[in-house]
Amino acid sequence: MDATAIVRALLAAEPDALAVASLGTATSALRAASDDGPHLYMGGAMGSALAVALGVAEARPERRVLALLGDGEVLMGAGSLWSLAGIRPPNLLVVILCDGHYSITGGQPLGAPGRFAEVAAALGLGTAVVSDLGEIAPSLAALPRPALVEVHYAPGEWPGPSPFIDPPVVRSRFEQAAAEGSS
Ligand SMILES: Cc1ncc(C[n+]2csc(CCOP(=O)(O)OP(=O)(O)O)c2C)c(N)n1
Ligand SMILES: [Mg+2]
Repeated sequence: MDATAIVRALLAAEPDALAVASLGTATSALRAASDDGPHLYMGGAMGSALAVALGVAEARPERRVLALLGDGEVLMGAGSLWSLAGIRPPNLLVVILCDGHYSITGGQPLGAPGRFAEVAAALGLGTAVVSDLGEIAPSLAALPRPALVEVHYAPGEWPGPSPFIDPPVVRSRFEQAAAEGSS
């Protein structure tokens, strides 16, 4: 299973979600899986994606929000897990792409245990750990929100699209997508 296939399965399960993707594989795979959809790609702002997703979930409570994060990203912004546990947005799903590495910067090992679901469970959140494509849809269907899902996959070929896209373009496309359905 590769990252693009994982994100395709996530989007199939959450077709109307507003997605926030961290830098690295998360952005490239979301671009590939959504045919470059109007999602919020965080560019180089490592460690910020979950905090941003919490803001999107608060601003658009009637929409489902998907935070798609790399494992290195989550280590850098780990305090946001406690914000997640404190705010508990009922419309937010956090998915962590766990490849055990900082892949985009040359494949350095994470260097610390990537045990995010255990931390989230200790904080009172719904969690799942999956390593098979077929487990994704049933896991998402079974989880209350907010929830955090670790998806484990082996680092491999990079998803095609670049993770670096023009922030003002990302912003205007996402604002339009987020405004759909609002009065
Ligand atoms: C504050 C900060 N430190 C370091 C970097 C450099 N950097 C960019 S991506 C990345 C690794 C991301 O790892 P992960 O979130 O696991 O994504 P992956 O590349 O494995 O998909 C690093 C260290 C950065 N952009 N910002
Ligand atoms: Mg990684």
